[in-house]
Amino acid sequence: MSNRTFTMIKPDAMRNGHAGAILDKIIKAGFRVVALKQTKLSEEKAGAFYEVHKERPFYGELVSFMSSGVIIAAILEKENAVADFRTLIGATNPAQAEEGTIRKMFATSVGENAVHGSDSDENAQIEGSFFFSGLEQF
Ligand code: ABT
Ligand code: MG
Repeated sequence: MSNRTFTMIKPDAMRNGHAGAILDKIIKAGFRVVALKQTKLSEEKAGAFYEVHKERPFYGELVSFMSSGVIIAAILEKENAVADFRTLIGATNPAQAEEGTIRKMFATSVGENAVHGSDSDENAQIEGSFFFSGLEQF
């Protein structure tokens, strides 16, 4: 089992001024920052990142939302990182997220849900290297 996951603070949370509070919660929950940057996805890059959802009805909106503003991308480290981070962020739909989770506190809607968290060790590795070279990971 790997001890790393990948996250993005999405454009809605960036626009709404929640980036600092979200990073604070992540660090207080015991995650160490391995790599971090602010960047902006082109439509093409956002489409590639969410390629697995290409056939889903919400794909177009998802790509346009994820390329609509700056994001923060980060690789995080902790024991049991993938599962523990998914618990910290809460359900995809913030209306169904547990009290105290990042999505419950900061997400806008199911389509604009404040943060991303990898759903497997394999995807954490793929997604982290989508944004960061080996030389950027400490
Ligand atoms: P991500 O961390 O963004 O991958 O979200 P999560 O893994 O919790 O949920 P999935 B199923 O991977 O959703 C990907 C993005 O698609 C949006 N979405 C999802 C919708 O807009 N409508 C839907 O019905 C579903 C199931 C939510 C996710 N992104 N955003 N932003
Ligand atoms: Mg997902």
